[in-house]
Amino acid sequence: MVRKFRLGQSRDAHELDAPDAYAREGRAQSKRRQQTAEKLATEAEVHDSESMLLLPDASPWAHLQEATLVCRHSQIVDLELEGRVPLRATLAGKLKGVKLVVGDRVRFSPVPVEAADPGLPQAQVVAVLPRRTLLKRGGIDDREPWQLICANADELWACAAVVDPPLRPGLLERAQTLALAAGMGFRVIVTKRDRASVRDTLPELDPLRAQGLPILETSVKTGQGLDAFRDLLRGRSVVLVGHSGVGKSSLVNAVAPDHNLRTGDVSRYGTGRQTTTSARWLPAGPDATLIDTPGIRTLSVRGFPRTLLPTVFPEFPAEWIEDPMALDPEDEALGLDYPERLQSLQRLWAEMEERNPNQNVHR
Ligand SMILES: Nc1nc2c(ncn2[C@@H]2O[C@H](COP(=O)(O)OP(=O)(O)O)[C@@H](O)[C@H]2O)c(=O)[nH]1
Ligand SMILES: [Mg+2]
Repeated sequence: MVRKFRLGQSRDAHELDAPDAYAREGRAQSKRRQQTAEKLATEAEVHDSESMLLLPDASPWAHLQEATLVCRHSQIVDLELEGRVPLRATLAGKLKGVKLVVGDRVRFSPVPVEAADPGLPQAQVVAVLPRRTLLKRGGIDDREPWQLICANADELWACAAVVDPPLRPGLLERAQTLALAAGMGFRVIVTKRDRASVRDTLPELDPLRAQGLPILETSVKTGQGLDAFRDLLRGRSVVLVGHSGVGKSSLVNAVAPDHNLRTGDVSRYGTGRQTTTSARWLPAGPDATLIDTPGIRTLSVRGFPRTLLPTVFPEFPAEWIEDPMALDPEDEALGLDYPERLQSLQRLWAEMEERNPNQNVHR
């Protein structure tokens, strides 16, 4: 008897061994299954976090010129060549599905342009070079396993204002976690230092000082810390993160006035909500780049490994970090100087486990 298989119906393993197992199905049916299988395979690829971060082999293109990707539109990218020369490019078909991100080093081939219209792309990106660092955060919804922020940057500087908005170390711990995972250096930039008394030692930051994290106090009003900021920036590319309104754009303007960024969005638009989440590539001197992240309001650690936590919370014993949820931060017996640090640990620990269904579940 000829057996009919319906789509999605399971088979026994021995049936698959039979050479005519598929031949018995109607042709239309097997074609339909093939299409479904292909569709599933593509979706699996898109949704698998590791393959999302994989780049196609760039070695066949080693003879082509290199550039840095500084801005990504949907199908067009802006590149920067040696000497900060700008160039607009399209993406080669084979790069479809590859997540390019600001900071990526790419190779491009010149496109012969018939009408010499400088507004049209003059080149085509054909390859992406391996990334030295990759700053990413957990996706905010299940469709997106990761949100890539910037490739190949050297350091992440987390900005926190003394007031307006209030100093909330929670974001700093998240930023530190993302920097660690990305392989980037980390530094805290305190902004608006003029808004608090010089006698105020900012005790909120003591747990970070205690673990030896570098903290630079700045004010664009008084100029405090700006020379040091410039010195630390020299020869580096640095991503700035921080709540809206902490003064990131003001810092960029202070060290690289040419960009003339708009500041004070918060008071003007109430929520400070930005329409773009894309990072902005901002040359800050001949040998330095600041990357502003105007649209980044949250730093999710969803899907990151808990093995990062002992470095972020070095003051806690290993057993606490293994299972912090049983501990009560209010418990006097724990003798905590900063109970909110334990709360932070619990929050990050729980969030890391809240895996996005599309974040590689096999490990
Ligand atoms: N007093 C004082 N105000 C500052 C300082 N830096 C920024 N501001 C103000 O804080 C507001 C937000 O700054 P902005 O640079 O737009 O913050 P961003 O959202 O992080 O880019 C603006 O009104 C700035 O004038 C500072 O060092 N001192
Ligand atoms: Mg800004």
